[in-house]
Amino acid sequence: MNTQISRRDFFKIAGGAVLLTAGGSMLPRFLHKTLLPEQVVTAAGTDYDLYLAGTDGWGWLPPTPAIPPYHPDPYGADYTPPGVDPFTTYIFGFRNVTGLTDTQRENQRNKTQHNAPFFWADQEQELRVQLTNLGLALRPDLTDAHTIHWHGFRNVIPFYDGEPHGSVSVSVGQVFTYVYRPHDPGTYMYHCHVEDVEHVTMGMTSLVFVRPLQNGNTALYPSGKYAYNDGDGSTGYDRENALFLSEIWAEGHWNDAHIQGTDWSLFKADFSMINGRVHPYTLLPNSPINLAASTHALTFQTDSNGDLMTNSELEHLQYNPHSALITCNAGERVLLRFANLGFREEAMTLAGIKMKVVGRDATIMRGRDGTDTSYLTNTILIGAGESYDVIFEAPAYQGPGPYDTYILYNRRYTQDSNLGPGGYGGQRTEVRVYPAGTLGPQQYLNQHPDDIVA
Ligand SMILES: [Cu+2]
Repeated sequence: MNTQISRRDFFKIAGGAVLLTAGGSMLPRFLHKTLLPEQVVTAAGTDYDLYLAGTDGWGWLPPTPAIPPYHPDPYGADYTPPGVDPFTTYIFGFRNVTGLTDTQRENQRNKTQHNAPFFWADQEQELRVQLTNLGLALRPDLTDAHTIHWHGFRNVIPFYDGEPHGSVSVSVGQVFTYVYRPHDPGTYMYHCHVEDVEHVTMGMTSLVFVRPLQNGNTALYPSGKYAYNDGDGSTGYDRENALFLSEIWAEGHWNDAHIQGTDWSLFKADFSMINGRVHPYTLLPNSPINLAASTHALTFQTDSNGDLMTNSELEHLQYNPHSALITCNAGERVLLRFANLGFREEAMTLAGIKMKVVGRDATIMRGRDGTDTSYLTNTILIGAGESYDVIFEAPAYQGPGPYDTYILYNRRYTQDSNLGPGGYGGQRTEVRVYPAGTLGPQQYLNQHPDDIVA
């Protein structure tokens, strides 16, 4: 048999055939179009802007009220450092491994995070995202490939789409670089598209956005920061927060950890999260921030092993590193980038402050003839796979206290923090408005006043 496999042959065999190599060993039967062994890159290249690794791991959700036998998963304690409130939930996900050594990167097997890193691109600027697959440490029997699918990307090249029947997938140990040149500013989401019902809800998903060409123009809005190319400054903002909505069905996660099958059509979310946490943990700081490395993604500090650093007393949130708290000074404009990759429609409500919807699904709110179709509301109904860009103007500070608090919550009762004394299922956070001039300019996405930054 011819051992030289052209790309054309590769796509022919990838439909499901089995073939022999020169050594006589059998290649695995391809369920999807996966990269061939000769395309393995053992030492990672450096021709990328961002490097993500897909693997499994453990996250934390409030252990009470329990959902026996699924939550908390007792296996989590085996993977938790001594003295730390045990991890509760088996997850899949992506870690940002940009800048790690090969050894540090390999160490991140079974140390993923929920949700995956937030990343961004500038309009018309090429962004290269390299992906590797570290495998599933707890389930070596599952040799699942992973991909990155940028949901809603409009000028996609199918080769880089990540949908596994129309593009390649990244098998365990392999590396692939996705190339994007975005033309359409706004808020999107991304996720692994392999076994996607499972891989998405297990955690391989997050939010991605594109900054507009208009950025830097201080004539239309003083900050020079905009959600869209509005031409009039109407989408200008002073601070921005990414708010990613996702869900966890405890039984599905337990099944993956305990080698049980799952009928995903029975999906029933037990936890509704913002940025991978439930209230009141949404209010706590981010894990320590690596500001210098946060050029294309919000990047956390890592230790000598490449593992995520934690805040003191928050070690149980090591793999739920994202805060969802929103802070601002009175009078400032705040952009909230919402994306929902749960299964249900959410009703995110900001009590006491009107939100102006300036974009939906990465499209500015303008009619064909340019008519302004933005609108004010206190509730957005956001379906699965949808995104919303809203801007609010922080009201005057009223006091007393260091800041005024406005609740941002899901008004669907079962998705808010009402299901038990321990509080689970809490898609809820806060907007804190400080007196004008209290907070300095925002340095990075989702900045929390108590963050450790280096
Ligand atoms: Cu995957």
